[in-house]
Amino acid sequence: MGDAGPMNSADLAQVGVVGMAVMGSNLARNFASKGFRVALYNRTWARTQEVIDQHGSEGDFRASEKLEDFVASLERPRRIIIMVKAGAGTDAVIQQLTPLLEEGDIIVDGGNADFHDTRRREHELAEHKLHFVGAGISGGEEGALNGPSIMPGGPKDFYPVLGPMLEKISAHYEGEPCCTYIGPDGAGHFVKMVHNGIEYADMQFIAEAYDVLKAAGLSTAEISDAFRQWNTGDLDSFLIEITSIVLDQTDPRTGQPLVDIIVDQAEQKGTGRWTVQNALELGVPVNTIAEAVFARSTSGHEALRKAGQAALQGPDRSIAVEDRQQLLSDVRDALWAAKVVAYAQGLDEIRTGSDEFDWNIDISAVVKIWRAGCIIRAKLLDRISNEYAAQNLATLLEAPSVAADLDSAQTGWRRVIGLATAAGVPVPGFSAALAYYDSARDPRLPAALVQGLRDYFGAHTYRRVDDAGSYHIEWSGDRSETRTDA
Ligand code: NBP
Repeated sequence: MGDAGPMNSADLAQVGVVGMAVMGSNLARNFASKGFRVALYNRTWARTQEVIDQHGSEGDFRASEKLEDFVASLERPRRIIIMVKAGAGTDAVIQQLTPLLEEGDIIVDGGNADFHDTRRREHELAEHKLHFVGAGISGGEEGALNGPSIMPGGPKDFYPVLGPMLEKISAHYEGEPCCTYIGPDGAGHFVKMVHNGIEYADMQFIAEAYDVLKAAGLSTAEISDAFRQWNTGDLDSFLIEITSIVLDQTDPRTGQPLVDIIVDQAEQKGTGRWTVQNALELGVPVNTIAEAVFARSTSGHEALRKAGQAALQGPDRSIAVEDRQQLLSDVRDALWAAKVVAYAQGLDEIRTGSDEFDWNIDISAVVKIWRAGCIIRAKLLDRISNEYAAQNLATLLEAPSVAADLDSAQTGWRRVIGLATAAGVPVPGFSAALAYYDSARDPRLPAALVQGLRDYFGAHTYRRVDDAGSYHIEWSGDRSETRTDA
């Protein structure tokens, strides 16, 4: 297309949003509320029309029915944010946009993309001299409207052109924007993926805490009160806050707690699974996140549950409580400790991914932009960010203040797992977190025996504690040892 007119003209929009479903329209309204002129486009015009009808008076919107008109309505370099269904939808929009754009224009994918797709798209668009930015956006519909946490990744030179606008619409924590440049190509979407993985684990721990207290005979209202109380302390976080709200909700039809009416099968859209798949590829143990994904799969495995309920025996889920205050304190400790372990695992995955793909991600900065706007926002993140800024940590667990608090929490944490296990209440998240904690601090793991077995059946060799090199035993011969790397 030709010259779109004078750059930075007040006639032209400063940013454009493609996709007028809930996320895109809310993001567009957020831009408008901060004083930006916003171009709008959606594949189906009726949806754009609806947004304009309902919210047109909120700001300076320029809606286009045709993509060509949308592109022409933007100042250059064009800043276009795609908020459509991730995958084929994003590719379709990019394909239609590419021939209409000019060198230096910026396309942002704000959807929940697989970071491998982001790497591919950035590579392809670089050939057209277009900047492609994969931006993780967290906070759901409310965040998109009032301030999400934004994790943009891509070629660094886009950031001065777009970053300040994204920072303006992002959530703020004590005056600091929850948006920062994450790193090249897929870095932003990778970090958003891991954010979602941690979110899965966090919700699983909350569900387990609820289940243990329920098994101990607390009413839903009492459990809600416990979460409300915890939200005033070190566990202060969005998810803990909304747990008490959800538990307080009564079913409009029956008057019972809504949670008792909801079908006990948790669904998933895929980012938790991706977090685990990529952790497996990278060799990073994220067992709490994996257990959270599997717990959802187990809940939805109807055949397994039906057969299990018919065939399997065990304790009846009742936890006898001698000291209710002690139990509440123990469950709080288990929740806190497990949550820290999930953060440690997610951040380990980010560090490893960053090394693998040469992203040079600043973990302290990532944690900082999670302090507000996003679903895992929590008071604890301020402390974690400071710990990473102060020292080069191999794991969050070794940070002095964290290690000390995990030590204080572990007695209660262990007690909760013991009580739950004895009563037949499954706590896969709490148990996985504790197994990770104990494995990390164990001076001698049974992996030695695993190596011995591997050498026996596959001549996979082993290393010795007292000498360099690789060794093999002639298991089917004279049982002598040979050095294999000499
Ligand atoms: P959806 O994920 O429900 O997608 C609907 C939008 O995609 C509509 O605008 C639709 O246009 C458009 N679209 C589709 Br479907 N296929 C298309 C195609 N081939 N070409 C052009 N447009 C197409 O919207 P959403 O819930 O607003 O989410 C948008 C993105 O944000 C997704 O990637 C999502 O994963 C991510 N996200 C969502 C949330 C959340 O809380 N919902 C949170 C964080 C991130 P149409 O009107 O013409 O059908």
